[in-house]
This record gives sequence, structure tokens and C-alpha cells, in this order.
Amino acid sequence: MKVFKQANLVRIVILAAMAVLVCPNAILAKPGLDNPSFEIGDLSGWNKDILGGGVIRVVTNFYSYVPKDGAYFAWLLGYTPGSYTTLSQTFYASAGSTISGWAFFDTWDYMPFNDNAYVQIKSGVNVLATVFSKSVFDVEEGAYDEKWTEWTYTFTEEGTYTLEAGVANYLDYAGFSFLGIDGVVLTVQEPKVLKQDIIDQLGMYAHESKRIRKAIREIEKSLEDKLWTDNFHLKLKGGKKVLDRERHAARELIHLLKGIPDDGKCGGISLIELEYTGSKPIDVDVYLKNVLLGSFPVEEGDTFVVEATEETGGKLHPEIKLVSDGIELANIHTSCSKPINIDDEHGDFIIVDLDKLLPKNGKKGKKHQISDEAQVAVEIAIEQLVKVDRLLAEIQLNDARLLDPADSVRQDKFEHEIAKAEKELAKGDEDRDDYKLGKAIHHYKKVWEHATRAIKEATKLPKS
Ligand SMILES: [Ca+2]
Ligand SMILES: [Ca+2]
Repeated sequence: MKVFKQANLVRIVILAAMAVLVCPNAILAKPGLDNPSFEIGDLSGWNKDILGGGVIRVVTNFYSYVPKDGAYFAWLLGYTPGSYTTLSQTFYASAGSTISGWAFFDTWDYMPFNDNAYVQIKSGVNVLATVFSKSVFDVEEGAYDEKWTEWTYTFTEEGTYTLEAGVANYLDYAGFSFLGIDGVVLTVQEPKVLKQDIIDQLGMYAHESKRIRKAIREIEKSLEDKLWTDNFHLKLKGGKKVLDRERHAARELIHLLKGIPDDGKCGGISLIELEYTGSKPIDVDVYLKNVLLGSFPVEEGDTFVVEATEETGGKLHPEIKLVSDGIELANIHTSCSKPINIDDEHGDFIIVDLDKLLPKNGKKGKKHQISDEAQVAVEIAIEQLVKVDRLLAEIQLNDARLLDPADSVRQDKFEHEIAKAEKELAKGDEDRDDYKLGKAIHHYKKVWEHATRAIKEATKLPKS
């Protein structure tokens, strides 16, 4: 193999170590709605607009309308023609979350006095969807219970949204019309629950492949309670392990689909991630054969990635040398002539991720084949792992964005980490959309790490 100039050959990414946590993240916002079914018995958590003279109440019944959920529902009445009486709540939703609820519209009016009501999902002032809409013209005779209509909306992007329900008179101030709202539910995808689903799905095909069994074990280890604050958040300390386990699991499954044997044989390496395990901070020089790629400081727990680019056919040089102060610390054969695997140790470095290429003959050995059903299950599992990783990253980033640094001196660092996290999220999405799922997971892990660092910056108290 020719030695290309270093910019073309590899990119080196350095991830700094995660320091010890300074504050529990249990205090941070958890996605959800306040008083979504009005069971507090009042409008706590909701914003009301009755500037047009309308009325909003929490009631136990209205004529023969009874709650769709629990003991209370919200009841709205419009007054000034064209001026909507509105009830709203703003909340955070991750991509894939669903919001649903019940609404009814009823009236004492008749045409052409076409009073009307709506339930909308908004992003700022923009209406994303009108999930319920009825007017005098639409009202039919029928049982009260049948007039409750269920509505639902799924968010395709994470963000802060507003649910708004409104009712207004039309043409005159007479012949009132009413809107009922109840049983609003925001179903946020819970990463921890999603992961259990992945295990269940893969479990059915565990007997078909060692790699599937290995992936399941990795996911199980990532679910250990001590690594999680709740179903949405990883502990600031140790959370990184969850993402590593997940990555290992995804890598096993990706290799399985590629048909790469699980005996350590391969046709080359396209990416290797190493973690420094030494206790003493050092400067490390990374060489491919005798070409210096880069030098940088590392301390215990730092990881760095050496990744082949398209220009080299996506394949790394067969040998990576790690040197410090002129002393060779490790020499890693990335040619696959010898078995190479995740968790292999090379001096003070441990392989934490590896993307292998198919052996030269390119044929999947018979013993590495799986059934079509298992193939589909594995494909879905990988996509789900990417989704879970993105969700964890996204939630952490969202939590970080909500903070203001306690120490103004840290504002710049805080913003810098947020910006880095956002950049990594964009890169991850790009790779995900290109179906480079292993790479996408890499970027999502970095999002989580930068967001976590931002949280730490924000929660450090000023030195007194
Ligand atoms: Ca209720
Ligand atoms: Ca009216």
C-alpha cells in the first residue's frame, strides 16, 4: 500500500476523559406534560387566554359529557366573535414521541353562525398540525360519549412544542359553543425501555449466531441500574459505558450482516478506537508505519479514533504504532493477519471499537449465515440501537441547553461544548441517513460526551 499524505489517510479524533460528576442530573428537566388530564382539578401547568371574554374551567361533567379519563376535563367557551379562547402547554418532545388526547365540540348555535374549535400542535407560532377541528356545520346529533374524538400526533424531530386548543364564536355573541379537552398523553420514547425491546427481539434468534448472543450480552450490561438515573438519563459518571456497550453490540451486528467471521479474521480495518488506560498523562505520537499522523496529550480514559477515508479505499495501513517520548508503547497489527478484536489490550491501550472489512475471498462462511428472519431482526435491532443512542444524546443535549452556567467565567466553555455537541449531532444524522450506522453511533456518543461536559461546566460553582 502506498503512503498517502497524512491528511488524506486518516482523521484523528481525540475525546477527552469524562471527569468525576459534580452534580446529579436528577434535577434536570424530564420530558413530559404537567397535569395532562386535569386530574389536579384545576388548570395547573396550562396557559389560558381569555382576553376575548371567554371562559375556561376544569369540570367533572357538562350536561351528559363525562371525562374521557379520570374525574376531570377542561371545558372552554368562546365569547367575542373570531377571538379564540385558548388553553395551551409547551413541552419538550424527542423524535418519535407521540402526543394524543380527546376533544369534543358542541354548540347551542345554528348556521350561518358557524362557531368553531380546534386542537393544534405548534412549533413557536407555526402550526405543525391541526389534529382536531369542528364547527357548528359539523355537529351531528348523537350520544355525548360518541362526540369525544381521539386525536394523535407524532413528532419527527426533537424540539419544544406547544399544544393549543381554542374555541370561538362566529358572527355574533350569541348561541354559545363549547370545547372539551381531556386525557392528553405525551408518550416519550424511553431509551431504557427501547433497549429491552431490542433484547427481546434479538433473543428469538440468539441460537443462530454467536454475534447475536454477544450483542444481547452487551445490551444487557448497558442496562445495569447503576449506570442510569432514570429511563431517559445516563449517570454523568459511567453513562459513557452504556454508550460503549451499545456500540459494541451494534458493531457485532453490523459485522454479522457484513458476513465478517467472528473468529477475529477480516480483510482489513477501516476504523479503530483506542482508549488510554495508563495512570500517567502522556503525549502520544501515532504512526502509520513510519509516517507520523499526529501527536496529542492523553490521560487515563481518553480515547482516540484512527479512521480510514474514502481516498484510501476505506482501509487502514496494516500497522499502527503508538510512541511517547521516543519509546514505542504499542504496535497494533491492523492487517487482520492475526486476530484483532474489541477489548484487545496493547500495553496501556485497549481497543474499544473496530470496524472490520470482509476477508479477501469475500464469501460469507456457511457457519456465519443466519436465516432471513434473523437478518431482518438484526437490521431492525441496529437501527433501533442507533435510535436509542441518538435519543440519549438528544436528551442530554436538551438538558444541557436548558442550563445557565452558575459561574459566568465558564460561559464560553459551556457554549463551546454545546456547539460541539450540535455539530456532532448533525454529523451523526448525516451518517445515519447515509446508512453508515456504526459511524453515526460514534458521533452520537460524542454528542452525549460534549453535552455532559457542558452540564458539568454549567453546574460548577464559582470559586469563592
Ligand atoms: Ca381527566
Ligand atoms: Ca355562536
